[in-house]
Amino acid sequence: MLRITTAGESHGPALISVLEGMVAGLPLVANDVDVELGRRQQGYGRGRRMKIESDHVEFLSGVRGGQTLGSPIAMMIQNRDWKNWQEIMDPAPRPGDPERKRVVTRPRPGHVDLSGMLKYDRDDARDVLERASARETTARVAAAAICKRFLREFDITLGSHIIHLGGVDAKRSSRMPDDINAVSDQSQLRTLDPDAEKEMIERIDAAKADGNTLGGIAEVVCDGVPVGLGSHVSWDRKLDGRLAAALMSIPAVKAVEIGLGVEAAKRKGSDVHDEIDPDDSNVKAGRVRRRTNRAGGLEGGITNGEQIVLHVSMKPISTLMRPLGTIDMKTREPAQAVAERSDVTAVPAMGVIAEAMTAFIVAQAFLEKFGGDSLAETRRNYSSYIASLGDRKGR
Ligand code: EPS
Repeated sequence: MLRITTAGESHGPALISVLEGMVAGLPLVANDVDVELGRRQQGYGRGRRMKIESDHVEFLSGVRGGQTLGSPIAMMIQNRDWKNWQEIMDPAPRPGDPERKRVVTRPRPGHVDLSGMLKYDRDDARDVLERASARETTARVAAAAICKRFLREFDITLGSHIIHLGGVDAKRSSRMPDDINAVSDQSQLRTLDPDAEKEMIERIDAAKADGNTLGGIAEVVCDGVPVGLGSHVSWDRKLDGRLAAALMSIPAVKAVEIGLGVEAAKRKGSDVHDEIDPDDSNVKAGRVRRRTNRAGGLEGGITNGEQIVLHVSMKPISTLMRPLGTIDMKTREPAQAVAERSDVTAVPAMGVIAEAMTAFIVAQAFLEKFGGDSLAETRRNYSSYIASLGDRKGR
């Protein structure tokens, strides 16, 4: 089973990412990971922290001579900001400790601060928020970069772009670029609509001036997936459910849609389901093609060979510079929430993280179906399945 484990606090010394279950023999260099880490750091509307960090991965295990070994791949990404937080984040006990600096006792509405303080019995919400920080997603993107590298061996590619930010919809062009990221990564907001981008930037500037924050929606597209990943037989093997769970685990994500999503509930069946034609050239899909792709590539929890299309919605960040009302947990008196340094919006980064989580779940389902301890073995198993789809006669 392909698994990702992450560790690390936002202002601790480093983030740790462990990817377990990746095959041996996958060509891999640090730059494969760094490129994805760099993409996650982009985006207009981020705070000063992104000027401090310049994320770079160090392989601690599982890679030798530019190839994976099949053993757990442990990675470290240093937090450059750590040097400014050493005293505050020091793991050593400090007997006769004077007042700790930057204690947080005024939890932010919408943040995990308060529930975390109560559940973990902490007086300082920093003990909770340091781990809840979206900085953790760096480690996920690192592990998922290896999943993406693996999927590329099978011509499975992923892209993402922002379709909504702060009340502004991006217009869809009738023809999507073949390489979505080649275009979206050029945009400060990772959107394909330059007019919408201008308006979104104005909204971000206005929100910043107002001490406010903005949410938005990313579209993730996964291309080249064969029919047959996931399964209909048990609830926890359904790939739509697994994708939704993975995407909902991204900080501040509140909704996930597959294909038409919510819109499907409002239409008649004839305007929702995708009619099927024979197409001998489309072997990966079982020599058929759908006339439309409203299902977003998944039917009954199994990939159907069409593009996987996902929409991921993020609420506005809960750290407001013009803080909302809360209570001070020390005095239980009404107070204004803490106003920690943060971003006005992180929706462009969320799109990259959503792409990463999708890559991980697709790679996991791919390895479940095709198995193999080495890339060559997985490739043999995969080729034999594709050949059987190609050979399939009418019966
Ligand atoms: C975050 C707050 C900000 C963001 C951070 C997530 O950091 P800081 O508190 O240091 O200003 O910049 O995101 C990252 C560091 C990152 O790498 O994405 C939060 O509270 O979630």
